[in-house]
Amino acid sequence: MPLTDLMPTHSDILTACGLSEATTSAGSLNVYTPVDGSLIASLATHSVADAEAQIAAAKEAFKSWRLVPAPRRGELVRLLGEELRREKENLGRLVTLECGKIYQEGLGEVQEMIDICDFAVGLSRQLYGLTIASERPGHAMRETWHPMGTCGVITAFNFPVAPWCWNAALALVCGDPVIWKPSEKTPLTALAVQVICERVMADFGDDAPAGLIQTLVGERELGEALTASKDVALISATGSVPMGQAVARDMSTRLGRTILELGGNNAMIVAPSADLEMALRAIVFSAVGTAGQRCTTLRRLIVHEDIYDALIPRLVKAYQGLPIGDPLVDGSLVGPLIDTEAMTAMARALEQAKTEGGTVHGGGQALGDDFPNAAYVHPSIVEMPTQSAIMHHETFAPILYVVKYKDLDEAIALQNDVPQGLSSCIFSTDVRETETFLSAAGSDCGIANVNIGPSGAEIGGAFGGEKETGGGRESGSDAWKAYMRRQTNTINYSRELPLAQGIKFDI
Ligand code: UN1
Repeated sequence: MPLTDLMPTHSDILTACGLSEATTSAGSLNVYTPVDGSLIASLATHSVADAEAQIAAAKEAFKSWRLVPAPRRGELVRLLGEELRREKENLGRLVTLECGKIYQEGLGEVQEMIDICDFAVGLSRQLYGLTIASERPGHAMRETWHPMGTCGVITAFNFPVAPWCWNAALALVCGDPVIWKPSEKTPLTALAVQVICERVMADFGDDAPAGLIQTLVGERELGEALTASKDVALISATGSVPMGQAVARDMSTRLGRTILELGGNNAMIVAPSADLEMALRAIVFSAVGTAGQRCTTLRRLIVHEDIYDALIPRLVKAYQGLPIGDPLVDGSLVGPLIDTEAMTAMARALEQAKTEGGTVHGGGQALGDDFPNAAYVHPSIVEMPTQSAIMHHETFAPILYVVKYKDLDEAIALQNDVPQGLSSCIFSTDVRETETFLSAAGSDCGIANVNIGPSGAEIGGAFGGEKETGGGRESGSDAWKAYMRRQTNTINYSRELPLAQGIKFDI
């Protein structure tokens, strides 16, 4: 029997995730799989009135959820992690079907969800405040953390499930209900996660109020309903810079809180002392993984002139051997772009790079005749004479621009001289160079790595970056604080009423 006969069909993948025919043919939002460009579902969408009803339900849920002890809230997230472990293969395959990343990366994304659940469960017993020394006798000061309110989560197509979970797992243990507005390109994975959450809430019992975890399927106006409502305390948004600017603008009119994780234009500096074998592997994974559609994708390679000729021809050769193809099939390393528009944007960027003096290796359509409606491309390496205009721009496609440098200060200046500030890295075995790169005068990004690529961050660290990347931090470290409100308490247990700063005010 040919291997393909053993592969689950598209509808098998949907039904394994609890998405029945009735759900997937209920409406007018067409969902196409980038795997072959075919229609896989037509979903019913929510209206703005539905969004308002969800916001009202979340407001009600908040009243009781904030009073559930945090470790008990952690139990809900523990159950979610357990269920995700059980569903890892099914959901990972659906991630692949819906957004086109290879199955290994689909599994990796679900693993990121599981990891952040584990992290949040531990955190649910560690939402620590402070005790602070008061300047007044018989007084105590402390800082406490309280639930914040409803958290709206807006996510992008390229990581359709993990960023929801970074936000939701933390928000839930912090006492906040969650409303999710996924990308209209990837609503099926969101619905599949919502199915899992419904099961988990039912298992958890009465402490989980209706309206605790909800999902809105549809277009932009649903996100706008979230940003418009004063009953949504916090919006965490992942996606493009224009989307983040719109969210920030709307939220600023009501001074609501935001966590923004927007574009990246991530670089690697390869220094003369670098281990080139390691660098080569890191470059290929971080530049072509997820077909160049991660916010952490390596987009700029800044190579010392002494090793340029030892590295770049090998890299070009490695690109030529990359297996491009169906992301559900074992062995493919490069799947399709999300849609043909993305392929057009890639072609346009390559044209501009050429007009700016670039030499293009690879690129253009791959497997075109097999799947006319899908967007398989050859990843590109573009040797650039200088870091010109196109290199300041994030094109969501596998294009790696390469420039030469002479000394480290110049390389760091190039690394920092773009509008975005998400992730960065250096390959070097010289501690003077690596520590300079990590110092205050080094990389200006939220993430700076040594001897690993810029993508594939673990959940334990805070994730996000500066400048046009938006400044937000999600996931590990103390990112949880953004989901809670801080309260400073001063308690007078004396029989006097001394004023701070020694002010006399006797009546
Ligand atoms: C994204 O592309 O929006 O560090 C997130 C990484 C992944 C997350 C990427 N852990 O590449």
